[in-house]
Amino acid sequence: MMPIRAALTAIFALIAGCSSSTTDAPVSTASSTASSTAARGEFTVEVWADNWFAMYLGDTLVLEDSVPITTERSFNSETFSFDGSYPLHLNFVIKDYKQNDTGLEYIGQPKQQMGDGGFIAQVTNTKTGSVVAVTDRSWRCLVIHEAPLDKSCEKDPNPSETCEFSSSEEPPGWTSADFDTSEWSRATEYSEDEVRPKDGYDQITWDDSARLIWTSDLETHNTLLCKVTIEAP
Ligand SMILES: [Ca+2]
Ligand SMILES: [Ca+2]
Repeated sequence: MMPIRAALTAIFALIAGCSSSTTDAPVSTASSTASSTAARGEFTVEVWADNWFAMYLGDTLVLEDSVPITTERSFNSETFSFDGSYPLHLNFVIKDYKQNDTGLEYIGQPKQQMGDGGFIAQVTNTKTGSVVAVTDRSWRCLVIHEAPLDKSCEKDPNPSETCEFSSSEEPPGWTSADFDTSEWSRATEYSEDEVRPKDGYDQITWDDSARLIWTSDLETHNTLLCKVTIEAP
């Protein structure tokens, strides 16, 4: 079996050799410590998500949350690294857990409720330790799953009959660098009191400028797409 570093070098060489094409091969793993080549900076990403995320560099999947979205209580942080060139186009799919399209969790149990979300991330230059990006209201996000549409169904005994939802596909080409996000909303910043971040959050030393974000409703917005472009410092 090819050593990890050799495999990564081969993948980067492949990407560098056909920069106009895309690949589904993850360019990193949560434990990757592959060194960068002189032409590429190496970046470290730290994320805490309630409940799940996937990060793409352009079209290329870098990392999916190690805990599946099908896990009801999935609170964990992830630290991983990747190589890339400025400007970095980072694209996130972010999901709050929902049992089904009602948007509820613990259905049929005493604590049947709307789950709520929350997300924070920071990107640092691995060599210098300087922060190159943090989550804040400058990020652009689109809600592609919303439920319930009327919060009053939260405690209904048959929520599938009363909790309506709206969902849409990911817009074609949304991970492209030139995709127009002017119609997407600015992320909303939330306090720790509002999100009540759980397991894993305290394992990371967050930069003072990093903010917990979501879109405008922590409870009913269940799946988000978020984009950020990181320019050279
Ligand atoms: Ca929710
Ligand atoms: Ca949640």
